[in-house]
Amino acid sequence: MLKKLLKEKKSLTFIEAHNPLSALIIKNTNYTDDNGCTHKFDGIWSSSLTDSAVKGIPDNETLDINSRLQNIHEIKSLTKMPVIMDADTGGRVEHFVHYVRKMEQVGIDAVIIEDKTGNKRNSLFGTNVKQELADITEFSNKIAKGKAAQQKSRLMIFARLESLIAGYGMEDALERANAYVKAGANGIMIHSCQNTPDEVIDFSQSFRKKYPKLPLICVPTTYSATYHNDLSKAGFNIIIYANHMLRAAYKAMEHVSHEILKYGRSAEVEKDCISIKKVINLIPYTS
Ligand code: SPV
Ligand code: MG
Repeated sequence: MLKKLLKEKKSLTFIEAHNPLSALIIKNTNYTDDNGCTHKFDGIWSSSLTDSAVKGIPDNETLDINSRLQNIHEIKSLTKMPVIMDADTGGRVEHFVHYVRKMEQVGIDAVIIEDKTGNKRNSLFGTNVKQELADITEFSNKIAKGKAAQQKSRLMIFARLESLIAGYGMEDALERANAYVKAGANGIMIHSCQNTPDEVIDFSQSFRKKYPKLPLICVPTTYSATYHNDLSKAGFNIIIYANHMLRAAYKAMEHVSHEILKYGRSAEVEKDCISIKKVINLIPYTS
């Protein structure tokens, strides 16, 4: 499904879902522009950050993979949208090969693993915390072993480069991209925590000279002023809004809970909540 979509469209828009209800909202969301063209999300990002945050756990691989897969399984039972799983570092290579089988069973379309090692910290910390990169040969081996463990051809394994996050620079990112593609990665995600897209666009320009067609992915969290169309023109095939459903929901919850205490009733926040009827209608087979 994801492979087919990548062939049909120049670039896809993915957004994070941290539970089945947020996935249902994504599935039902559409926007028709002034030219009558309707826009929908192409797929769902299962984020380590938001899955962990929902459980009150730091984004450092504490949340076990089975809980992550169970969440995706529940999401998958409600929507046929493609799911890309953020599987952090993929764990130890001996474990990753088993995870790949489980991912296939759950019907995940793609998994992204990042080339970090040690205590994995969220990338948006940038160089404010210690971010250690994996040895290139070892990480390439993890990709190769993961690809070899697949029983069906559908699952794509994308390699995520953390060179720009950890301050290792562009040369390092390009060297790693080459090694990971050679090892069998089905695509590359380049991550950045700058507030402009300049470095990911620079990366894309160099990468595209060698790999004109290979899927290239970015996550414009910190360079949020950049339009999807500009990233698409710069060569990105999948653009991921990695945490916005969670951030939106919890901002609303903070506000509503505060206002109920403030007013001593809930009438003032009715306008800020979806109706019970809408909740009921969102859930399939309720009637
Ligand atoms: C996530 O959503 O968990 C990611 C993207 O890995 S980031 O938070 O930017 O590292
Ligand atoms: Mg993550």
